Amino acid sequence: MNFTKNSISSHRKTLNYLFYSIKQDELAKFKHLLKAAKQVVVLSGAGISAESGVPTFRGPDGLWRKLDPSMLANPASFRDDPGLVWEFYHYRRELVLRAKPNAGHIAVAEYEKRHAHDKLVTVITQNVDGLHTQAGTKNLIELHGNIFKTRCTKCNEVLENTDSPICPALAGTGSPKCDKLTSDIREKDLPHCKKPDCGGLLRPHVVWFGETIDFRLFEKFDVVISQCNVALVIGTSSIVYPAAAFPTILSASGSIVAEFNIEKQSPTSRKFDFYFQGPSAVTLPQALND
Ligand code: BJW
Ligand code: ZN
Repeated sequence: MNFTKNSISSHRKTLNYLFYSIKQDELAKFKHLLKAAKQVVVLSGAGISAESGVPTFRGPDGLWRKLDPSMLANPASFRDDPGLVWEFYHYRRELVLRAKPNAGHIAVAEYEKRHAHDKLVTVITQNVDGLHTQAGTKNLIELHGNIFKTRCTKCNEVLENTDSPICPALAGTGSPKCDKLTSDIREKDLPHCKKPDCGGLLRPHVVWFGETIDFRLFEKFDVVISQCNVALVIGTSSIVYPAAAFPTILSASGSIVAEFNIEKQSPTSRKFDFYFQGPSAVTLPQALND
């Protein structure tokens, strides 16, 4: 057999996955509780999209040109160098446009569909990649917005936009390997509002650090969280608020909380009811098939 570097790495990945079969006794207990649940909340973070090839924020591939996301995903950086921030988002838009939902996204979507008649399943995602929707999830709250929506900085109009590239000036830019920490793209060449009486600079319709989450969503959370019986917390480092507080709030309001993460649970980390270690594309299909 002729092994290339890629095929060896893919075989190794498959072998690794075989070791991630989750503990059957814990799984059986979880499934028993899930079966009885009337309202289920899925809180997802970047880890659920890792197996779709979308880098996480705080993992080994999380840096873009040596910058961590907090240095790009904030309004001050956009004011200082909108071209650089747009290059970062252009890179991610193009990457996500080629990505497909993985078995984890699909397991969540199929669970919601199968239980449309007997459970209310609500997916709250911190991800902006739209992969839950692509997988078929219907009842979805995108807490941090969506990378394929733009918002006008002048008139606030929000529009869907999947253009590739979003404007000619961004074509061929945004490589994470390049060392440049400033952009040569002039503001006038970035995407602008097409309304004749506006023409404002467009920005990605996402929530940056220091910006508030849409208040209307908070009213929704209150209801969803207070009525939840079982919550699945998937692939999040639980560093960024307000999402980082949700598992504790869910647990305090009586919900069973099960975490799904590729990392081993550290002895000092908070403990909820279940912790399933492994890639969520492997663990979720096992946990959600009934
Ligand atoms: C796998 C896996 C596999 C890998 N399978 N698992 C209270 C206390 C302290 C601070 C604050 C607070 N309230 C507000 C703040 C300030 C700030 C904040 O939280 N700062 C912290 C850093 C301390 N929060 C805000 O500013 C928020 N606004 C707000 O609350 O407004 C009101 C307010 C304002 C100001 C002051 C007080 C109140 C807004 C936060 C917006 C975050 N935006 C970003 C960018 C979005 C757009 C974009 O994508 O570009 O959202 S930052 C980035 O982090 C992104 C993510 O959604 C978010 C969370 O990351 P996530 O999903 O957890 O990813 P990672 O990479 O961290 O973790 C991946 C996990 O997956 C790891 O655990 C891996 O092990 C695991 N994994 N592969 C399963 N295959
Ligand atoms: Zn406008």
